[in-house]
Amino acid sequence: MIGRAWVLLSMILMVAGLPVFAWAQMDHPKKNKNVDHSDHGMILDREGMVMNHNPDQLPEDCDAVSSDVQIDVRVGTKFARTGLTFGYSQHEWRVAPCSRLNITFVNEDQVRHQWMVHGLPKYLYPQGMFHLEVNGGFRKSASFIVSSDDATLLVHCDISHHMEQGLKGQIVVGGGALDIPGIPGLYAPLFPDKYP
Ligand SMILES: [Cu+2]
Repeated sequence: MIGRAWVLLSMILMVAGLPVFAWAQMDHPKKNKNVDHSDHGMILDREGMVMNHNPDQLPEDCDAVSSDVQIDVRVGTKFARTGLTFGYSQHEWRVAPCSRLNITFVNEDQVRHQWMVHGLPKYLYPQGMFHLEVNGGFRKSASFIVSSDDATLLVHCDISHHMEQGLKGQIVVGGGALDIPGIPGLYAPLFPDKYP
């Protein structure tokens, strides 16, 4: 009899406790840091997104901005090299150390594209990235400052298969470092496709 009452009591407690447990497992938007992008330097609107815009904070190893470089990048199928689907109007940009790059990214396609840079100093650019993303038919502008090191930075569109289909480039800072394989019009791919 006591055993049965105990089982019953346990069951009541379990059922009563479920909603509390479920609530504790839910995402609570106000507490969930992932919902708030303001600390990622991300500006988002219907035209696209800018991440880590930095027009004025100098890298530690730069005393001043050495030069202002205006870079207009167009993206679309019309810029594709033979055998590829997409292309940038240019796939390599050479800049001096400590330059400020003022990028205008113009999307001439109907699908979304990105101009995403990797390998920047992480203390200034979260994940070492600067990123413009533009919906079809729109344009976005933003700036960033490169450090004083000779470097070769990967630029690409991270949307599924767009890099493999032509949206890959490099920024060469100063004397540069290792060239990035597979940049359309510049370097052969590391693992070329084989058609026996
Ligand atoms: Cu793309």
